[in-house]
Amino acid sequence: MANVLHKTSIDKTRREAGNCLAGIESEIYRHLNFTLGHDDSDVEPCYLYRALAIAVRDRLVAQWKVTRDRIASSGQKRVSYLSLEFLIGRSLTNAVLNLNLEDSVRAALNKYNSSLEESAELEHDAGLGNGGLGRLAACFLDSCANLQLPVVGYGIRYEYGMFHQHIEDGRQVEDPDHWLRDGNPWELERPEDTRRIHFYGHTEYFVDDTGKTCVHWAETDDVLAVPHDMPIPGHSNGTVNTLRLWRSSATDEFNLDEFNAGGYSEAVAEKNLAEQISMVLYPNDSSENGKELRLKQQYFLVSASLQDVIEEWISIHGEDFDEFASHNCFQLNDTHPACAVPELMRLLMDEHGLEWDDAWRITRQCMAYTNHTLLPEALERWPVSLFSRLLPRLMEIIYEIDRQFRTQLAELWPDDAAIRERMSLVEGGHHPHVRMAYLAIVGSFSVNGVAGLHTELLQSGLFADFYKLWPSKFNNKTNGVTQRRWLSHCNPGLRDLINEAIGSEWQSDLPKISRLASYAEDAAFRDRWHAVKQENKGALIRHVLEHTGVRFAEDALLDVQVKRIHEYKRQLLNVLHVIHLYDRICRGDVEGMVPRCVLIGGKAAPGYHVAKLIIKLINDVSAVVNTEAKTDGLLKLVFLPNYCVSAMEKICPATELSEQISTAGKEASGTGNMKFMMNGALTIGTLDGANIEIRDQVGEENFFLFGMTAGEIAETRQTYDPNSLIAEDEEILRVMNLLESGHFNASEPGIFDILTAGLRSAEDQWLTIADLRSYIDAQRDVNKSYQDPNNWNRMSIMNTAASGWFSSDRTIQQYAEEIWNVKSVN
Ligand code: 26W
Repeated sequence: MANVLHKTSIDKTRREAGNCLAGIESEIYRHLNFTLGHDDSDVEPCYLYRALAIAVRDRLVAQWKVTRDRIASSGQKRVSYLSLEFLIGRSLTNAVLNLNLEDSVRAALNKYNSSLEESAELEHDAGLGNGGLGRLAACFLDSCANLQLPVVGYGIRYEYGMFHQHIEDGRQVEDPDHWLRDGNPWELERPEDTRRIHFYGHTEYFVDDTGKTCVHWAETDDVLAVPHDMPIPGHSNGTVNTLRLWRSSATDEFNLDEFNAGGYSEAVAEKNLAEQISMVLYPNDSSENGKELRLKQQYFLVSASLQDVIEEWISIHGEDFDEFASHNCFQLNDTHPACAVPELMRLLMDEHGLEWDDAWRITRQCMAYTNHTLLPEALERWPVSLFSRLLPRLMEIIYEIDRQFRTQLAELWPDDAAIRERMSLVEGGHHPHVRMAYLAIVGSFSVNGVAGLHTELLQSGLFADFYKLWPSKFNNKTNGVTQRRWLSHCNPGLRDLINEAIGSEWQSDLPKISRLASYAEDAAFRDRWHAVKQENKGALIRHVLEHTGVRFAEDALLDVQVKRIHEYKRQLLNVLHVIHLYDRICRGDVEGMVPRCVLIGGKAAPGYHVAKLIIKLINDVSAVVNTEAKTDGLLKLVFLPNYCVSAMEKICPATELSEQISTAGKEASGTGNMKFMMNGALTIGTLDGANIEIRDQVGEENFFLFGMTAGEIAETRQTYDPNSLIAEDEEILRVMNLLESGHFNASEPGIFDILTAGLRSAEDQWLTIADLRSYIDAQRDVNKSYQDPNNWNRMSIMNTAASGWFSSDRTIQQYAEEIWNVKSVN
C-alpha cells in the first residue's frame, strides 16, 4: 500500500512537471532565444519550426515518462513490433492536435506572423520506409498509443530515408534523403541502453564446470547499436508510447594488427564500416537483391532489440525465463526480421544458459509473423554461404531447427520425401539458400495475412503445406489506417463538418462514423460536403500547378492513382484508359464526357527498369495530351513527382476517384484504398486485397467494379491471347496503334517497345489487356455517375460512412485479442 501511495505521488509530481511548463508561447520564446541561440526579432521560419517542435516535445516527454512507469508497474505482457521500416512522415501537426494544443500554438505563431501550416511544411518527412508495409507499421503505432497498449516499435534509424524523386526529361532521378541534416527534434538519444552486435568470426565448443557443452561465438567483428527514441502520442489520452530506432556505431576497439603496423589513421578510418549499417534504407519494395549489407541491417535490428527486451527482463526477474514467453511477444513485420527466431535461441542458450528444448519452447511461444506479399520475387532467400560467413552461429541453429523439423515431418509422412524437401528451411542444390518465410512460420505461433483474400491465397497456395500441418496457426488481420492522421488531421474541413453532424467520437471509435449515412439523403448537407471537397481540390490544384506547371480544372473529376510503381499495380492500365479518352476526344466522340484530370504519382525502385519506363510513358503521354488543343477543358494527365506521406496528406482529401486496379490476387491488401474511401472518394477497382472488403462494406452500388477475379485470372493464364483481344476490339486497337506508332515518343522512337511487347505477350503476368475492356466500361459508369452531382455526393458520403471497419484501431484490437493477448494499460 505504501508503495502504491508513493508511486501515485511520483506520478502526480511528474504530471505537474509537465503542466508547469510555461505557456507554449513563452516556451517557443525560450527555445528560440536560449536553446537555439537566435534573436527573437526577424525570426527565420526554420528556427521558429524548431523552437515550436522542441516546446511541443517537452510536453510529450512528461507524459512519456508517466506511460513508461505505468507499463512497468503493471507487470503486463508487452509486445515488440519488429520492422525494418517505419514510414512516420511528419510529427508536428500530429503531436499538436493529439495534445490539444492547436489554439494556443496558432495564437503563439500568429505573433511571429506565421502559421501552423507554414511551420508544418518545414518539417522533413521521416521517410524510413518504402510504402505499404512501412506506413502500416506507423499507423499501427498510432493505434497502439490510442488504445494504450504496451507496444514498443523497434526499427533502424537510417541516416538516409526513402530517396527523393524528381523528373528530368520524363525520367525518374533519385536524390538522397538526408532527413537528419537539420537535426531531429522528435528523438532522444539513449546511450545508456547501447547494445553490442556480433558479426563474422566462428564458433567454438567447450565443456563448462558443470559438464555442459557450451558454444562461444569467437573472433567476431562487433558493432554498437545506440538507441534513439521517438515519442508516439495517443489522442488526448495521456499516453505516449515509444518507437526505438537503432543507430550503428563503431566500438572503441582497434584493429590491433593494423594499429601495431603503424596504421593508426587507417585503423580509425575503418570504423566507418560500422556506421554504414544504419546509413541507408534499401529502396526495394518487392524484390530482394541479396546484398550483404541488407542482411547485416536485419540482424543488427533483431539482435539489438532482443537484447534490449532480455536485459529489461533480467533487471526485474533475474535469469529466470520461465515466465518470459507469457510476458513477451515479438511481431515480425514480414520476414525482414525473421533472424529473430535463431537469434532468440542463441541469446537464451549461449548467453543465458538455457537448454535447447526450453529455448525452443519459449521462442515458439513468443514469435508471430505477418506476411505482406504473395509475389514470388519478394520472398526472401539468403545464400547459406553468405549466412554462414556473416552469422555462423545463427546458421548452425537454423540447421538444427531444420533437422528437428524434418524429423517431425518424417514421423508424420514417412513415405513423402518430396514434402520434406518442399518444406525444408534450407533449399538444397548447388547454392543452398535459407527460406526466411519458412523459418518465420516454423518459429512462430501465429502466421497472418493482411486481408481476407490474401490470407486465403496464402493458405491455399504459397503456404499450403504449412497450412495442412498447422491450420490453427494461420489467421487473417485485415489492414487498417489511422483515422486521426488520414481524416481528422489531413482534412480539417471534412472533420469539422462531420463533427457538427454526428459529434467527434469517431476519432477514437471509427465505426460511429456510420451515423453519417442518414445525412446522405439531406440535400443541404450534400452541398456542404461538396463544398469541402471543392475547397480541398482547390488546394491540390495549386500544389499540382506549383510542382508540375499543369493547371487542373476545378470542375473536373479528379482521378488519382498514387502508390509505388509496379507492373502488378497496373499504372499502365490507367495510361491506356487515358489514351483511349484522348483518342475519343481527337475523333470528336465527346458526347456526355465529363472533364477529367488524372493524377499519377509514385516511386520506382532504382533498379526496376520497366517501372521507370512506365514513369517515362506517363510523362510522355501527358506532354501530348496536355498540349493538344482539343483536350482543353476535357482531359489532363499529370505525373506528380516525389509521392510520400506528406504528399498523400494533401492528395487524399481532394481525390474523387480512387484507382485500385491491380491484377486480382496480387495486391495483398492495399491501404491507400482505405485512406481515399475515408475521405469520400469512390473506388474503381478489381476484386483484390482489401478492395473486396471495401466493396462489401459500402455496397456494390457505391463501388465501380471491373476485371477478372483471382480465380479467373489463374484460369485465363493458360490460354491467354492478348493479340486477339486487341484485334477484336476497335477502341483497344486504336489505343495500341497510337502507342505503337510512336505518337507519344516521336523524338525517341522505340523506347516503349518493351511495354507494348509485354502487353501483347501471352506470358504477360499482369493480364492488362484482359481487363482493359471491362475497365473502359467501368470508367464509362464513373463518367455517368459524375454527371449527376447529387448522386455522386450521396455515394461519396456513403463511402466515408462505411469506412468504420478500416481503422487500424480495429486491426490492432484484433492483434491484441487474437494474437498478442495483451490488454490496455491505463
Ligand atoms: C525484400 C524486399 C521487399 C521489401 C518490402 C519485399 C517486400 C516488401 C514489402 C512486403 C512490400 C509491401 O510493402 N507490401 C505491402 O504491404 C502492405 C501492408 O500490408 C499491403 O497493403 C500491400 O498490399 C503490400 O503490397
